[in-house]
Amino acid sequence: MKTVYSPDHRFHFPQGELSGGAFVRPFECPERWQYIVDALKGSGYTEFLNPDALDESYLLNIHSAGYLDFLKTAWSQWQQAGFSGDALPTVFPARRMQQREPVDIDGRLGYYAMALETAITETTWKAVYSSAACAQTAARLVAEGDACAFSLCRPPGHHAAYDLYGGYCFINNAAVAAEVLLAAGKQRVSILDVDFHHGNGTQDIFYQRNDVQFLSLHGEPKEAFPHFLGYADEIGEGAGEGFNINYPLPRGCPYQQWLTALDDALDKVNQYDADALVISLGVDTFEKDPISFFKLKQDDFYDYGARIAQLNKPTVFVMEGGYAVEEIGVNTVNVLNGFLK
Ligand code: Q9C
Ligand code: ZN
Repeated sequence: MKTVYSPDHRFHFPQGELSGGAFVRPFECPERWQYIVDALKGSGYTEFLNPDALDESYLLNIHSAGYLDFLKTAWSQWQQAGFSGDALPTVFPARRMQQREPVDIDGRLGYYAMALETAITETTWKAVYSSAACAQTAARLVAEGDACAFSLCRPPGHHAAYDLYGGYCFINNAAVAAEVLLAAGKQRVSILDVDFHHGNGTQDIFYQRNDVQFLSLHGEPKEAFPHFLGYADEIGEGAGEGFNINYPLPRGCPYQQWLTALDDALDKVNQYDADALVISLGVDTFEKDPISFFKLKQDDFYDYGARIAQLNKPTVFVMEGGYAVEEIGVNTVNVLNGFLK
């Protein structure tokens, strides 16, 4: 399995994350990437490549033009407004307020944000671009015949919706991978999201479509971020009805219970007869994850990797979350090793 990665990931590292009323060092930090690379190399992986230039037409299939313009210009507009810290929103178009894009940067930030822990820095776009480019190249490898590929995306992507950023995400990398596979002639793509958090962005992007099936196992919304999406009764709409499948799971969820949901999701992928698979691979389901509440152990990651392989589909793994930094490499590589066994 080839790994697609970029050193440009390091260009996104805000000074702080608002958490518990304090600015803390961001959980989504650059060492996450290094621990994963080290674990891959330590486990015998030898094929690493940098991404091709991103074809931005893929982005326009999944994000609004206004949103992409915002991501590219937010920092310079913030700086021109006289601000020097990282860019953060302070005001949101909440219930019974107008959903019109303002011109002022404070207004634009709130208009496009779904959460405010995620700061934008001077070089954030450079990292975001490289992360999406990794997903594009990994999907191209699989479209061209590789059985599988690993896109070591940083920053992650699954909270990024059609026109919303947040939850550490800006461009939806898994959606980029799905678009590349479809453009290469795949008819039906399943995106299976095993990150602890609901993939609200991916759900949003494909909610009315039947060429991409979305399945997500996650902490139930009443208890877990992103809180406002991810219920089981969200099944898709219009042509997409029946192609969105959520598995909200309770606090303390042990592997056996998580696996019952995974097995059901794998059956649904088979029933859909997907001809390619994208895995939104977050390992924040780990028992020691500092911001999550499932109880998966290191060996469980290997076990479920092997189960995913039984689908026997061309598969693109796209890195999402995982914040137990010292164990993120082992847990991630365990999934890939289980898949390849
Ligand atoms: N107290 C991903 O895993 N904040 N994003 C949670 C918990 C945001 C997670 C706060 C978590 C975002 C890609
Ligand atoms: Zn997550």
